[in-house]
Amino acid sequence: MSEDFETESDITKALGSEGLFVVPSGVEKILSYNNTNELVKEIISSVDSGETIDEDTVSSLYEQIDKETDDNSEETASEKEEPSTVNTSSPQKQSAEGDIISPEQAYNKIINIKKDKKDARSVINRKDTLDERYPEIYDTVFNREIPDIKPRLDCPTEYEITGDITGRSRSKGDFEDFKSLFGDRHDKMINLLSQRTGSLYKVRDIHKKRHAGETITVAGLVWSKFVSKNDNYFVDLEDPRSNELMRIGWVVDENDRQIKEMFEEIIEDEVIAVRGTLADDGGIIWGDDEVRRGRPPIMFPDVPRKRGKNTPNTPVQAALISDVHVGGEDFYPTYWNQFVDWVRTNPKVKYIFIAGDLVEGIGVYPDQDEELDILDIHDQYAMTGLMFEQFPDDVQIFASVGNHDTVRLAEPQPTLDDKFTKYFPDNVEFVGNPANINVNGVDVLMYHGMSINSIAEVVPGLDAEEPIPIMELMLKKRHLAPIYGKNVRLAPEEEDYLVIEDTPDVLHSGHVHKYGQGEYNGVKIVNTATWLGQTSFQKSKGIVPDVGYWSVLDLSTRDITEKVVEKEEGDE
Ligand code: D5M
Ligand code: FE
Ligand code: ZN
Repeated sequence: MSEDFETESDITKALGSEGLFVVPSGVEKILSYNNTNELVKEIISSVDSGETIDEDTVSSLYEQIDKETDDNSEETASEKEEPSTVNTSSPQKQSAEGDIISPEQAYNKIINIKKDKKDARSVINRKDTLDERYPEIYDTVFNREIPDIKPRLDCPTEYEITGDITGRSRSKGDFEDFKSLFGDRHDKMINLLSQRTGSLYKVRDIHKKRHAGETITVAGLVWSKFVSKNDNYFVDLEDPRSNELMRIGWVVDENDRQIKEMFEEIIEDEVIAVRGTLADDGGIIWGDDEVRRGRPPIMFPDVPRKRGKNTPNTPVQAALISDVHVGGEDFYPTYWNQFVDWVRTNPKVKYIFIAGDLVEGIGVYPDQDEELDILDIHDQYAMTGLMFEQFPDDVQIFASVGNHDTVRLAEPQPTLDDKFTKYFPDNVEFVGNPANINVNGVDVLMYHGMSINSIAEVVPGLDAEEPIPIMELMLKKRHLAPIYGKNVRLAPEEEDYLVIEDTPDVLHSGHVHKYGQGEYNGVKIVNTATWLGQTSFQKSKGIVPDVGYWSVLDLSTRDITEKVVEKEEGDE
């Protein structure tokens, strides 16, 4: 909306559309006053004090100011032409004014104050009526005996969000931006790869700098891979900055398992390095001689082995969960209560990480509405917000987003809009997907996990039901979604935020609704399953979820422990 205040209709429209006053004669006056500041400040103060502005109030304000202006100036009629005269005509008034703000700033301020107040009212109204509208879940969660909160362990809450797309998205959705995205992926990954392989060539530099017969290491984006009729393996590597391609080939015999296995792990659009000999005509690099010399056929950037870092002396804990799916009829409030009670009664727990899919959402898959307890997306978040109020308010919560939340599906996903975060208590910090968060010196990388299914689809031997080996592969490839297409949509950002630039201490995902934990080169890996029972969509896909699981991360030792709720016969 333009707020230029240039014409009468600008103002009437702007104010009117926000449910504010519209007094035609007053609008004329705003335009003609050069001491609009005075007028709008009066209006602001009346809004600030909680009064609603009706036409009478505004009229009387106008009258009052009209009168003051008349007292101070004899040439009201000509003010419009010479706006500076009255502004400086009353030093007394000027000093009482404090900062001079423009009508536009004043207008924005009014709008914001009004909006905040309206929002606050609607949040309260919405939360206050959840009990009538959703009695079943409400009663189970809120009308029960809840254990007292035990005071938390004495250790300062220190955290920093070290990586998050939220507020930094520059995607315009152009095709050009995809070129920039893959160019950035290429450059970042080459940098990571060269730390492991030593000097390497980009595809565009090969012919400029090397001659036939030389053995070189080259890195590029996997354009395609294929097996020839004679069972030889080929990969075409691309340099997205120059659009040049280089073909790599391996002539292999039946028994060469290593090359076969590594070849299967290659995913299109990831960046890899290979070593081989540039053929006589320069058209291909042959890698098999190198393999016979005992070198690995393909090099991934990998994560270095983690060395010990500073960790807190006190055994502070973080609870890790994901996929709460509030609003879905298969959500288990009784299980959730067990988790809440565990947090309330465990003084060591000072952080909660949630790796996305806070709510079940609306219209996420066909006929989903038939399986919703809460059909309104605002109510889903309002209920979740109210549920989160049961956590101790000195427990710091980090909430990320997933494909069921109200954000763009394309990754990286910025976090929820204020429209939804307003339902949550102040101890919830909303982050995008993925997000890097450092708590008391420990780096946690949260990623919802949409690429897990896609990777399982293209790499033989991997299964989305067992997420840990897939998450290991992400670390090995230093990329959270080294695949384009399938379930993963990428936003054409200028930068690739899904490259794992810094090795985390913990990689935390969800999405596949299967619990798992493991470790890779010293990085703890965990997938924290879900709080939603099997939906008919999942049934049709043969997905049997793990419900009611969470992980406990001890920040002083970085050990991860699995927790699961007590279940009753007939559950799930
Ligand atoms: O994911 C819940 C489960 O459903 C998880 O195993 C992934 C799987 N899933 C999600 N979306 C799809 C599509 N489009 N195809 C196949 N499998 C899928 P959630 O994100 O909670 O719905
Ligand atoms: Fe989910
Ligand atoms: Zn999901």
